[in-house]
Amino acid sequence: MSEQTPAPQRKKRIYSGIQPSGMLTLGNYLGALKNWKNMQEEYDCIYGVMDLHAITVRQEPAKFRQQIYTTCALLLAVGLDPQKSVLMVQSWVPAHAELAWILDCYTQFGELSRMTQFKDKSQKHPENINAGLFTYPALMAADILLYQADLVPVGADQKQHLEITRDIALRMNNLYSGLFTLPEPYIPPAGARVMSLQDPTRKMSKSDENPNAWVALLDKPEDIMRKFKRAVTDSEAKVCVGEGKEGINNLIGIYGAVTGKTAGQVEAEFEGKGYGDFKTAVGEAVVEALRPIREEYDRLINDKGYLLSVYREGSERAARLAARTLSKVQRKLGFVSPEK
Ligand code: ATP
Ligand code: LTN
Repeated sequence: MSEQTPAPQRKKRIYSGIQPSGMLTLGNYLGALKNWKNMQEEYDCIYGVMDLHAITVRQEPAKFRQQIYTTCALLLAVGLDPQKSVLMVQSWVPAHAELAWILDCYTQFGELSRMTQFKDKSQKHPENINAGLFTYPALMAADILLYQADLVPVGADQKQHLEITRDIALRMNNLYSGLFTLPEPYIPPAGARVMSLQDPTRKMSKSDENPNAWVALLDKPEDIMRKFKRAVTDSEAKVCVGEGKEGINNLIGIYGAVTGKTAGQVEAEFEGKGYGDFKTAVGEAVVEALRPIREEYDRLINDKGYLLSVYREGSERAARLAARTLSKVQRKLGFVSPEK
């Protein structure tokens, strides 16, 4: 081989996941799924349906099972392609739970106590502040580090979890050298934080009890229109980004993310127009963006055999990759393998 021949560059590895903890929202789509799709061409991507994470809040079994199917189908419906990306279900790859235990033992009580998601969810579910909710970030770190991921596309709400993942990886690399790739967050510029339509100071969340606060990817067009028409705004009646205008800022962000327009272009388009017109336009743009997803979903959800086969094959591929990291970690920590 001539010396000039450059070594083939390994594509960067991406890992990301979504919990099947309810109907996926417009926030999940704009903050995460849309980017997952775009990243498939350029990167080596692995995407997971994170069922183990979802039981950190109580799930009703029959409903939970349905949500897992729905989430699996929606990932395909938004355009993830099993020929290009590895699609997996977290609990089908036991290495996630195994590495999570090990990482638990290298994660400090103090650092877990600082996680804002833990604080938020403990407040929301004071009757069930379980140990899994507390150690959630160590399981998430395991998801990412198992695959030696370079990049993790997530919404802005997950940045803190990425930071703790890096801290754990760095700590273990210092102790045992060369265990893990240090992952970087990839947070999209548009749609990074879609806010609740009823309380625009809080993120749009599928576990919000008020259904008018969030738009589900499978909502009917008339429901989407109604939710946008009722969205909380302010009394200034001027479509522009500004302080104290969280509701309008959010609608401008949503409209921009689905149409590909910048905030400036959106402001110019609606200059001199009232909030009523603007809300209708945002609703219509969202309806159109979600229409093809809904149609594809309706087709897929009726073919469970196909869905299972896609995720079974993906999980088998993922398990082979995960096994390499797990056995390296076990060996470096001093565990004895039954093989020799
Ligand atoms: P829950 O609301 O039940 O806590 P969630 O929707 O926040 O769940 P996931 O389903 O795990 O949590 O989120 C999947 C992805 O969607 C993550 O990358 C997360 O950052 C992103 N995401 C969730 N909500 C929003 C939002 N409102 N805006 C932007 N991105 C979001
Ligand atoms: N915690 C994430 C979901 C999640 C995840 C992951 C994202 C679980 N494991 C690994 C990226 C990589 C959330 O709630 N959005």
